[in-house]
Amino acid sequence: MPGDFYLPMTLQELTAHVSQQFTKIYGRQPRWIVAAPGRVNVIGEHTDYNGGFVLPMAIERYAVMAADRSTDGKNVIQIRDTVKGVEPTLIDLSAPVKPGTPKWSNYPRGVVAGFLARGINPGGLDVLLHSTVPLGGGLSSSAALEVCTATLLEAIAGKKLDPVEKALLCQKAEHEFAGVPCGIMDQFISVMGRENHLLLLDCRSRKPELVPMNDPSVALLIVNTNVKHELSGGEYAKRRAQCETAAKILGVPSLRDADADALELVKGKMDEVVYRRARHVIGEIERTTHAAEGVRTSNWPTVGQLMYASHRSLRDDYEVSCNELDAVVEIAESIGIKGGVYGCRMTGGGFGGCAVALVKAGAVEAISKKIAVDYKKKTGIEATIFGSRPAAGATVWPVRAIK
Ligand code: GAF
Repeated sequence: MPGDFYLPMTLQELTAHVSQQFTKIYGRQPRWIVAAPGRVNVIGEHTDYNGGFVLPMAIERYAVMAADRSTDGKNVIQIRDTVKGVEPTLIDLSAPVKPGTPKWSNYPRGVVAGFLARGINPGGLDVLLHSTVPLGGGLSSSAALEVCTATLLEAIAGKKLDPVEKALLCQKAEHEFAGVPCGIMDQFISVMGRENHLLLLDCRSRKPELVPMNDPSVALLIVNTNVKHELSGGEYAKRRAQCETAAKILGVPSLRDADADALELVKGKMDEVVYRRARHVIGEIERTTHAAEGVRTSNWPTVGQLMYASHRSLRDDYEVSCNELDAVVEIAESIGIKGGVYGCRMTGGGFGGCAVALVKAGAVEAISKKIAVDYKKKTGIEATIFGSRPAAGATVWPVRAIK
């Protein structure tokens, strides 16, 4: 694929780049290099905290950390960013680790606190962070940062956590340090992603199932509306609470345990908004398992239709879309299967961020151009469009191999 439609650098090149930057900044070579991917969710939105199914894949965009033990004898983790002007983070290990500043530091802070709580103390460190996951794009830049930190601490301790425990530790960091009551999807996929596979995750049993996605005739396009999405604003927490209210009225532990008929029976007892929230979740859980079946059988037109249905439901019932995301989906729909688009939907928490489109691989360039031009016309904003194959989850890079 020409240009930087796919990741402009391979992960190996990226880790080599961060290693060089570390040497430039800290004056010596790093001892550890780790990477954790962002994700795109193909379908199954706002279902994770309802015990439902999600179908994400890890993308070829990563948070990368290079690190070495600090040389000043202080019990402090210093994290610098390769982006100039980003305030460094100092995590003092000689006092209890608490939320602090800068704001972004709360993701690594929460993870460090989780390791300390398990008796794993990494000691003073010099760390360099470099992330290619767009910030505020709804592609889990925060989960990538958490899982990257956790992977670094595992490498330093020489001890691997159980993958489920690791994902839950990172989720807890997000709840308690960043104040976002997120579900488990983002951290799970960043830990457990597999090349050429989607992950069908049952968020109630936490059982992951790999679904092969390696048909060369299709590609996934990620369209960043460049409208920043922010989950700590309260709307996400409000949706969670509305789902809990609906489950209570239905008399079930979570909406995973309800179906459309049961919901209709109690419709009269529910606030209309709560009813629509529940209708989205119940429908979306069903769409997700159908879509996974569609991916297994390469039934792309069906998967595409389910993606459109998911978007409509998120827009009308769950009300987490925005005009710019709707514009992308409308443009995709106008291109249609004839032009190579099977389906398109907003992805992630919503309120901005990215849309994901399932397209014919041979039409990627033409579709990207058409979406870029029409989106600019409709909104006045430049979209950023890129592709990703399903990537592997968090990895530790042998430093010797990249020198
Ligand atoms: C965000 C959350 F972090 C996830 O847990 C999930 O709920 C998603 O929004 C919506 O599906 O990414």
